[in-house]
Amino acid sequence: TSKKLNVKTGMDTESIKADILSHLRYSLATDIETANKKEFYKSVVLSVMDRLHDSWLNTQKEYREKKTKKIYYISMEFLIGRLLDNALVNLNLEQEFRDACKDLGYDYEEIRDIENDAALGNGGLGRLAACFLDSMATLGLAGFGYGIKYDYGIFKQKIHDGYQIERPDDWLRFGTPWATTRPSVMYPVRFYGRSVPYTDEDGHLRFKWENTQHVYALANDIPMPGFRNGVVNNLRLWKATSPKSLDLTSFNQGEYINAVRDIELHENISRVLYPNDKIFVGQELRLKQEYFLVSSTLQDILREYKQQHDDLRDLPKYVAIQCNDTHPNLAVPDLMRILMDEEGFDWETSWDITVKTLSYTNHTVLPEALEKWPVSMLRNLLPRHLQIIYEINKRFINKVHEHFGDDVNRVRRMSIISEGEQPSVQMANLGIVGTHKVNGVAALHTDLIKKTIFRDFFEMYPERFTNKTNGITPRRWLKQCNKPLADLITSEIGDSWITHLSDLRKLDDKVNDKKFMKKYSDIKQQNKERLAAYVKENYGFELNTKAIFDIQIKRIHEYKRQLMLAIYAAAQYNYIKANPDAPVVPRTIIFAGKAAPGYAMAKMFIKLINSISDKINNDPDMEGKLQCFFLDNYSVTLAEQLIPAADVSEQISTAGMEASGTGNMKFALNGAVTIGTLDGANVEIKEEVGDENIIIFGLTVEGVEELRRSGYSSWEYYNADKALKQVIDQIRDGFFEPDHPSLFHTITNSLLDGNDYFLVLADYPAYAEAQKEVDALYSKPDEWFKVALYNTARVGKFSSDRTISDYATDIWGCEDQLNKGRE
Ligand code: 26W
Repeated sequence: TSKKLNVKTGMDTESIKADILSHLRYSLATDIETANKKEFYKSVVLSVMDRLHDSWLNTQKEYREKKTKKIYYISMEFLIGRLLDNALVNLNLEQEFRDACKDLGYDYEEIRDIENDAALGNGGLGRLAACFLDSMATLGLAGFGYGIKYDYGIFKQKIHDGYQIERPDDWLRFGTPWATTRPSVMYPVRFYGRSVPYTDEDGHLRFKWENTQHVYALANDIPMPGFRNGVVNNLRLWKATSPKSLDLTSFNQGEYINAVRDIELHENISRVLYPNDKIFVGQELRLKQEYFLVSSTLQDILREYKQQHDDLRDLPKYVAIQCNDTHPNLAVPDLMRILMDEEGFDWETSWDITVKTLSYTNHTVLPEALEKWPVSMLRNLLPRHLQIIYEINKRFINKVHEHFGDDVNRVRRMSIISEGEQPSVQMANLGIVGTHKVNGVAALHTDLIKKTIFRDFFEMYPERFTNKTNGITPRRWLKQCNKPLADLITSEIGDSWITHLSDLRKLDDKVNDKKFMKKYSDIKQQNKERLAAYVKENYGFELNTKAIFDIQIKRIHEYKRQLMLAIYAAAQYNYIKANPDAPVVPRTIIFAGKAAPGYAMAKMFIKLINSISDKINNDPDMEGKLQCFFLDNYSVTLAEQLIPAADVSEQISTAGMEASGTGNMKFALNGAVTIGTLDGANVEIKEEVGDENIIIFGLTVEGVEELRRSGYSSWEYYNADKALKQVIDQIRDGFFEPDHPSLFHTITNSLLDGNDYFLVLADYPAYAEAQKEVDALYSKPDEWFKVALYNTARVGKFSSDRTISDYATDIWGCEDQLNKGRE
């Protein structure tokens, strides 16, 4: 063509092709003839990066020039998954890159599949952080993620003989083209040492933290583009590195080797993500990681702040810092320390700045998940911080006395330091006392924390507590992962829904439009077939695409009750065996999820699911009627395959235990029907879609409380329900594992002798009834797809754009920035 190519920034296919070729040659020292797929993938990503860099720089420049208020989202986890599709969707360059790949002899899908998930998170909390970054950029907020660049993300799960095996997730083996290392952005992070008192020139008692050991935090930046708005924000991930280059002259041979070996020790801080979900394990390395993140991030925030402003007392005016759970809550004492010890402010001024700048999100009420760091560990690792925490606590306890009088029990409950055998710092209490806003993640959850774990605090500081119901980004979770549906919707109502998800309400009217409904249901079928092909290819299973696709995907946890669906699967098996000629609505049950490596019960659930699956899938009587599969190594990418293909979304936690859930929202948006308890955000999903369009069953939070109070006995439920009893007996007596008949006794014991803390048996009869409702509804396809469409049409509330707008307005004080200059 005669048109001039704009290799680095041109948005046309020819320019993009030229850029890919140029990266192959000049960045990777290869060429189109000899390059392998990985190299081609890398060149594609580098070409995408070229098209982000101007916006990335301009966005940051604009924030500086306009002195925009900055939002810092600090999180130990960012489960961002793959980035290529997302970047292309947001840049509106999907077709151009597709064509460029094709012209150069590659299939875009094949190239996209080269990318490893960035799986730097466990589950809901980490994925939420990733959705928030997308929404902050899309809304034009100056929102920055800060986290850790783990060498190893969440482990790779393999299944051997039905058991979970963990393997390291070496996602950086070939590097990642998305991250830019910034050698000039590096901060020392200090540990150990001691706090030394001295008197300053004004005669004030002050403290210095001395004799510390250092690790360096090195910035790695990943661009976070907004949806077609020219905004590119930043996710900064810190990598740990050793203090300074070695001064070789001063070493003899042995010291030299030791010194080089010490580099390893320093780098260990950012080595691996702790794979625990909702269980606090007080490992010192984890505490180091948390302080490493907080210290480097605060140094970065303050350096940036000082370049633009001169009075730190205005910090809360220009900076908001959100702590994702308590994991970053050392920000409270660390910001106090910086303001007092390094900036010379007095306590009151420092406290005022700290509280007004910080806020904290709670994601769980489970007591075993709450972080409590032993005082002894903090004294050793962070002596100055411990001293500050004691002072915060002393002043706070005085306030408690002022507020409640002499109520020793209350003081004991509210104290940041819990005394006892092993005194420890309650990080949640520290977060409530040291920030201006604490939020829960769904209406029910926020009510619960006010009434239960944080009740005393709510009575003292009612205005601090606020709800921010979670959300998901419609870009990844509809536009990207379900292109056929996204295109259908856009052709009917335009594309405003991509950034204004509530516009999907316009689809409500389509329920009576036969043509539309046919297309809508065809897309579901097409997605099921696509999933079947994927499962066939990657797992070797043959899915029955005529069956109900009934999916439960999430971390494996007792409270999430995968066991209840497993029991249902076994009960269906028994029913079909006993009634070979009875008609059944075919079902394909799919599980996926990881168990924490130390969580024996959860791992046993995986084995049980696999044993039940084997029984079902190897029995010819089940053919065309029932299937059950456990797909290994659940990930963001696998979720993107499964969710668009789901008919039924399993959201069946014991009421009161799932803070919100976000998978529930992704399924509903993609037209799956929820079978669920009144827990977490299910409650709000029901409000939005209407009672007729969701299948709710089981005990409510109050019902759970009442049943436990009045004396629950799981034996009664066991004896009362024949089908349930049969399955439990089979599990107990080795029916599913004849070679090892007592294998599942830990499970049956916890249900019977252990009195079934999660109330699986209590809810089972209602659950089985609800599943019958599912069957009945599915047998009337017209009805079914109406319900499905109402789900798609009515869950606009659960866009993370809405969630972020709410944070911006009620917590961060930057509502004036929302959508500014874009619409
Ligand atoms: C210290 C160990 C640890 C690690 C992770 C404790 C707790 C966590 C997270 C808070 C667990 C988590 O991911 N919670 C989930 O957060 C989601 C986002 O708000 C909610 O939707 C889920 O209901 C909640 O379980």
